[in-house]
Amino acid sequence: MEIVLATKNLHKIREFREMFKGVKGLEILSLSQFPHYQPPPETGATFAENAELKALHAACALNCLVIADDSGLVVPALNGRPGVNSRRYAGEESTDAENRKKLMQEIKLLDEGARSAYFECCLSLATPQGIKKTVSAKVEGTLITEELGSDGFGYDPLFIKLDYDKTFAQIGKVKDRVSHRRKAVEKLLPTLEAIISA
Ligand code: ITT
Repeated sequence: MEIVLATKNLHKIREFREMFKGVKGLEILSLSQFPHYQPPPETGATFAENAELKALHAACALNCLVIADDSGLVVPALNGRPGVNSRRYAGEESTDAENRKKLMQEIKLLDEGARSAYFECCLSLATPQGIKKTVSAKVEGTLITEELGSDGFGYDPLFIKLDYDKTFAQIGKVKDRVSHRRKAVEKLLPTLEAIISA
């Protein structure tokens, strides 16, 4: 069965391909195969609202089974920022490097004990008939004030997961086994497998 990952983020696509490797009967496409498709503006107030909005829009427009991901970094001591604005934290068209720079400036002003943060990933599975399932998962950790590592994307060089001593950008493929995205995929798998085998 074909499924479209409704994302333009090539890093997310790589991670999902790795995570869905073991699922039999699944052919994974992404928005790279639909260059004319325009995703909707992300107007939701939460990760879940945005994931559902992206999933349903793509499922209806492309007439297929879709998974959408809305995710980001939440820093409680910054009132939850960057949160749902993680991708555009330093400005509408900002790069990952610009977003990290802005975050580093802000966390340097915080006490070390206030640098706790978590990544959240919300996944929504939709068909043109509607949302089938939406799941969410988090991983907790701490932020550092200098970038370390070159793997991954987004805020990975600044985030050290609880019980680890390296950033997500330093642990390579290990991230794919322990991340917020992996935990969310695991929650979604039973519904996906039921659809595939129906
Ligand atoms: P799509 O909407 O096309 O999926 P996007 O990159 O715009 O791609 P989001 O709106 O969900 O996706 O924003 C996610 C941002 O949150 C992303 O650009 C990173 O800055 C951050 N982020 C999410 N997951 C991350 C991860 O695993 N590692 C590092 N940063 C992450």
